[in-house]
Amino acid sequence: MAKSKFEYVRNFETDDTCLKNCYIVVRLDGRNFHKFSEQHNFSKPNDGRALGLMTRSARSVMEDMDDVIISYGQSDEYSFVFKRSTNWFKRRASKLMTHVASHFSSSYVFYWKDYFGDQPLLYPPGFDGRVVLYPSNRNLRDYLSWRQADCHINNLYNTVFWTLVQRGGLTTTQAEDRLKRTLAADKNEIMFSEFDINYNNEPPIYRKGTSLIWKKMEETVTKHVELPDEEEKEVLVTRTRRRVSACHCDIVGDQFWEEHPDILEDDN
Ligand code: DGT
Ligand code: MG
Ligand code: MG
Ligand code: MG
Ligand code: MG
Repeated sequence: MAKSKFEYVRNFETDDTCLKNCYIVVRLDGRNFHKFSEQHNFSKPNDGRALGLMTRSARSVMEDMDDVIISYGQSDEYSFVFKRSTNWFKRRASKLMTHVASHFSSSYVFYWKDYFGDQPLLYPPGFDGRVVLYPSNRNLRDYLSWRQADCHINNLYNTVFWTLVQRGGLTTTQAEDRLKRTLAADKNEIMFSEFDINYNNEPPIYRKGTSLIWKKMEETVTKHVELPDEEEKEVLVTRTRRRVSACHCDIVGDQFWEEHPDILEDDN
């Protein structure tokens, strides 16, 4: 077909192909969730329904884009790591990021009722996205460690803060003052000595966030087979399936990576 005289405008598109060999990380973050969480009565400091819905949406992204090898989420954010050899959408950053962001956002709305029941969704939530490339396994692990450390720091602060308010009867300003210049050890001590809370016994989903990885599972299903001149038969068929599986474990240390050697590809 002859090209129209308008065809040249295509050349105004910029090339945003991600560098080869790098892990492509897409991180999403809820837009103005400070307000969103207030308006939808999220419990403080952590709302199990909200976290469940985030993870349900992330699972849906992974099931749709199976080149995502691991996802990590906490608070109103989720990071999706594409395998370094992915050729999905020719590695175009904008395509990858917008597909992840739109699929995640629509899933968040689609599954809202499963987590919040009759409580209505008051307005359409949005998520921003960014793409970051990591050239080595060390860099990628440090990225994920950074997000998990962020989860820990915020959750420790929020847990002691809301304990002081909800159980200690302090105002939010008083609790803020009380926590000024305190270190992690001081916060643990306040919870332990004044409220009998051992922070390490708080649910791991709050302390560690959620990692989603692929697990191979043996699945046995019954299949109907029709053989010529024979009656229909039912046979058991076992096959290996990849399923998304969630854990709330430490991903900073080596143990997790040693237990799941398939997640990362070799550096060379
Ligand atoms: P942004 O990302 O710049 O558009 O602004 P925000 O407000 O989303 O800020 P961000 O992402 O730094 O902080 C996340 C907010 O979401 C923070 O205000 C706390 C809130 N949030 C997230 N998860 C929970 C939860 O489980 N319970 C409650 N109460 N709030 C939560
Ligand atoms: Mg922010
Ligand atoms: Mg946010
Ligand atoms: Mg955030
Ligand atoms: Mg199209």
